[in-house]
Amino acid sequence: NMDTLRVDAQPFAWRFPPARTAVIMIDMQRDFILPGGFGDTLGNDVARLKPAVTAALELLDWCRARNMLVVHTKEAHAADLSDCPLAKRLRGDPTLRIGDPGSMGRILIDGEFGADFVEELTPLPGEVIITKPGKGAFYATELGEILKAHGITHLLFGGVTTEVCVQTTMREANDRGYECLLVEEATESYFPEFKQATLAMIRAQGGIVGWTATLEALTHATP
Ligand code: C5J
Repeated sequence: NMDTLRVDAQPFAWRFPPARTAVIMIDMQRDFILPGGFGDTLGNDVARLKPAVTAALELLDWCRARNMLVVHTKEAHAADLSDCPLAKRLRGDPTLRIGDPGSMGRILIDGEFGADFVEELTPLPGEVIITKPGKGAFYATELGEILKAHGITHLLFGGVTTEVCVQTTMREANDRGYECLLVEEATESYFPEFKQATLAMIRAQGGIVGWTATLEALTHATP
């Protein structure tokens, strides 16, 4: 059915049909959230991302209870690094580079412990998992086709980090015609000011990239 719900969102109310809405949970992997992973090797304080884990689980469970399509993405490369541009591997001055062996396995390599999802956010059977080589989840993946096959028109977003993979994916989705809403507590950045700036730029100019709302507002959506 095409019943819609109304969320008290910014910059104005967001209406969405749960039957045509998917939740996209971006890169809630040990490599970004726990010590010893990719985020840590780049010099970030990974503890800053922790608050998003609880909120992300609440968001997922709310969507699961409404039988919405659940998509988890992970940024991870093939073991032979064939899908990792040299420009990405050589960028910056990390303590370990993508593919190097770390305390949670090889950094950002698909199948390694560190590249997998944090325990709390383990996908349930039947949920979609997108492994992506880039920051955006549409680039070089099946995501677009999967959303089309499910008749999805609206997307809820959570995950890390706000201004990198979350914002990139939301912009990709917006350009593809999806109505996008980012759940504020379900996303975090290593840089609190970048999170706030991202929320502001998404909803500026009448929602130029999309909407944002609190988890409270979403879970109190009304017909
Ligand atoms: C980053 C991501 N920050 N998932 N990846 O490199 O946001």
